[in-house]
Amino acid sequence: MAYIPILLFGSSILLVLETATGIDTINTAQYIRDGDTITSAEGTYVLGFFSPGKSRNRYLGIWYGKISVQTVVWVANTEIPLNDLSGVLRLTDEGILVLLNRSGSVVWSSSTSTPVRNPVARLLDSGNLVLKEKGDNNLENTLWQSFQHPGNTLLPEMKLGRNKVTGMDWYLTAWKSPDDPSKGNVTCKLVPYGYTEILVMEKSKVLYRSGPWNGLRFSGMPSLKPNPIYKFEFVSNEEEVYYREHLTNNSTHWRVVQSQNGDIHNFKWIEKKQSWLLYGAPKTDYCDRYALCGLNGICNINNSPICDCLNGFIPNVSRDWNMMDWSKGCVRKTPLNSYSNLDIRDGGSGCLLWFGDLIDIRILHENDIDVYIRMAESELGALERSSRKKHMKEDLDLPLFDLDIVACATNNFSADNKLGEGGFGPVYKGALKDGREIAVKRLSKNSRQGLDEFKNEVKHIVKLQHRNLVKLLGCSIEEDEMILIYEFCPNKSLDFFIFDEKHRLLLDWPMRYNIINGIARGLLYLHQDSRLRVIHRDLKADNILLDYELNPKISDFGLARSLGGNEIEANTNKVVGTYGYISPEYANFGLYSLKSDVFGFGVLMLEIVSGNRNRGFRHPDHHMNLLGHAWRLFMEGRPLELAAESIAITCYSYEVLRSIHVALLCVQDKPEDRPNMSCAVLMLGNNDALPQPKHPGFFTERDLFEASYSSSMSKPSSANECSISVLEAR
Ligand SMILES: *[C@@H]1O[C@H](CO)[C@@H](O)[C@H](O)[C@H]1NC(C)=O
Ligand SMILES: *[C@@H]1O[C@H](CO)[C@@H](O)[C@H](O)[C@H]1NC(C)=O
Ligand SMILES: *[C@@H]1O[C@H](CO)[C@@H](O)[C@H](O)[C@H]1NC(C)=O
Ligand SMILES: *[C@@H]1O[C@H](CO)[C@@H](O)[C@H](O)[C@H]1NC(C)=O
Ligand SMILES: *[C@@H]1O[C@H](CO)[C@@H](O)[C@H](O)[C@H]1NC(C)=O
Ligand SMILES: *[C@@H]1O[C@H](CO)[C@@H](O)[C@H](O)[C@H]1NC(C)=O
Ligand SMILES: *[C@@H]1O[C@H](CO)[C@@H](O)[C@H](O)[C@H]1NC(C)=O
Ligand SMILES: CC(=O)N[C@H]1CO[C@H](CO)[C@@H](O)[C@@H]1O
Repeated sequence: MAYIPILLFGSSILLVLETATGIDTINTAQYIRDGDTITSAEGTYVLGFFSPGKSRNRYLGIWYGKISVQTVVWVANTEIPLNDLSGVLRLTDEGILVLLNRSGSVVWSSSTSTPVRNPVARLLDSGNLVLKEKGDNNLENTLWQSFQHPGNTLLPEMKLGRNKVTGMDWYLTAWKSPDDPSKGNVTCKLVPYGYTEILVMEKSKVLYRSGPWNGLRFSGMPSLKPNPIYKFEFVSNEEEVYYREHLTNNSTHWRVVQSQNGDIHNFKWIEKKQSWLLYGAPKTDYCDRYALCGLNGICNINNSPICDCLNGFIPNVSRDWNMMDWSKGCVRKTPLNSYSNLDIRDGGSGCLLWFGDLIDIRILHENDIDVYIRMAESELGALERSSRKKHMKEDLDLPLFDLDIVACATNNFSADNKLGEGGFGPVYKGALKDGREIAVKRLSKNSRQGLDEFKNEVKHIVKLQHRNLVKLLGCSIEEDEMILIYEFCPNKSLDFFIFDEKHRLLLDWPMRYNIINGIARGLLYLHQDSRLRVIHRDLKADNILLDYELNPKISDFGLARSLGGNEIEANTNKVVGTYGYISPEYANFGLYSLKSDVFGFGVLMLEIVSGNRNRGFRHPDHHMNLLGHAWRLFMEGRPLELAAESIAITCYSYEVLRSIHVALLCVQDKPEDRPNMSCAVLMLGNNDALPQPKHPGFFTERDLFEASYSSSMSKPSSANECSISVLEAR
């Protein structure tokens, strides 16, 4: 250890001090010159002089001792740099650390108000430089510590917050630049009163906030999660309120740094790469901009525009709001006669209450918190509907139509525009202002079952796209109304043509064959090619719509089910569907599978060929239904007798025969005997020999009658229609 006399200009005394180097403490008889360092006991941190970035100025600072890249975590003389290598740090008898320049002037000093007998300054392995009475290792009794004077870095064990007794704040201040550690214009503070939260400020303007501490985390910071690297704590008592992190393993190096633009970055040292990794930096986006949507506005980064009013609130100045100037916020649609409040719940600490206007609300897509807002009673009904609307919107990404526009397009849902009844309510024809024709399905009011079907329809159809499936254009969910808007199919539905004595003449065989093939392709898509693997469950002539060119479009997905990846069948206690099209295994055992749709497709084909409904089919010679009749004709070698008289079968007998044959394969009693849709499409399209069909399921009316099922919801059951409902309790 060297003893070097140094001359302190500006003070009249000449002192002889020892250099403190290597060791972790300095006492009043020691000093540190530029070039000397002291190191914490385990070598984790080093105190000494350095020049940041490209700067040639010298600063006293603390950096990591075991890291190859010099990384400074604390700086003493941030505001007054030294411009040469003559800086000296020493500890006075009063227990004050002073940094002197060449002329012996104090450019930086620690402070203390407590008298002290034998002071020492010690650099701890946490990176904290503490001034204390020699021998007293209680951190509580320190005279001064660097951890209470943070710069831009929050180290583990360091507190971000306030000492309520002394009024001292511990907060981060960004550097001006990487070359200049003097105080920049952004800070990161913990608000010590009210609902404690962390604010990033530019001078007095709030840039970002963390959301209040809710007992588990800061509610607006989903990125703050339990993790293997550090634990965090939030302490609020009479003396102190602070946020602090502790390392799980003190061998790791971890720091939180506020950058010049205000962003808070977490860094972890990666030994292998010998570099700092930006670790789980809290992602900020446009919605994080403080109060972007004004009072009572709510920000959703996935919406466009991103600002919305809270439910029950409307834009304060709608002209500005529509121009995307949201700063004036939103006001209540119906004023409250007393105070307003809101509370937030979470797994954390019960609830928080707010009074008055709400500001800076955003939607996060994880760690949901319920927000309850006190509303005028008159608003409540409307709110429930609008939250239903929000829900659908958020889930489905479906274009929303204004109710006024839909009403206008349908002549206010006039009877003249009514096309018929769909699965869950009336269907109207409409025309938009741009001339586009639409079909509008309106959910019957107060229909609980209808609501489920409505949702089911949307859920399935919104994700499906095929030229043989009807296309959903959007929805309208307002006031009491829930409405779906589809492409319009001008040629009505298949039943309109094939079962009507006059209309059936309009459909020649090539048209019918085109329809059969279109339905087959649509079904193949549903069963196999779509992402969802959908079973339609209510395939019937009424649900096959026809477009301008008489192309078939499968519609009405109110009863559809999607299967999981490898699932091919499922079970239900409630049998739904339509009389005449339901497969035996489904009617009898509630077992539905892709093969139930294949059965329905077979029935449809026979209906298209014969022009007769399976349901209610009568024949003078026997008591079989259409399926039995077709099978009988087939077995007797005269299948073409099934074809409707209107079809000029002679020209197309091969296609007609093929269709009947495939149809009979599809309606076989046992699901495993029926082809799947890819097979059915193939069989319709090629000339390969086909297997002999086994007897169909439900080939007499009695079979059908004995089966238990509930009729389709689309047709209100009338007395002479067979509709036995067997709904088992769950
Ligand atoms: C030392 O610091 C004092 C006070 O900041 C200043 O007036 C003086 O010029 C400095 N001396 C040198 C040599 O930098
Ligand atoms: C890590 O170091 C701090 C301060 O030096 C100490 O308080 C803490 O107990 C240590 N944690 C572990 C897990 O060793
Ligand atoms: C802490 O980290 C060091 C270095 O990665 C490792 O060797 C040690 O096993 C760790 N200790 C614990 C308790 O996980
Ligand atoms: C802070 O000051 C710098 C220049 O010193 C400026 O570029 C920046 O826009 C200011 N504000 C923020 C938030 O960075
Ligand atoms: C509504 O706008 C006016 C200015 O047009 C403003 O004074 C008032 O504070 C705004 N109300 C809210 C709730 O933001
Ligand atoms: C539409 O019908 C509703 C209810 O029948 C009625 O209240 C409303 O005034 C009508 N609107 C128009 C524009 O005809
Ligand atoms: C359809 O059936 C054929 C013949 O049984 C079979 O080879 C094919 O794998 C089936 N396709 C699907 C998607 O199940
Ligand atoms: C067979 C039939 O009725 N076709 C009609 C389908 O729709 C278009 C457009 O409305 C009509 O022009 C066709 O006559």
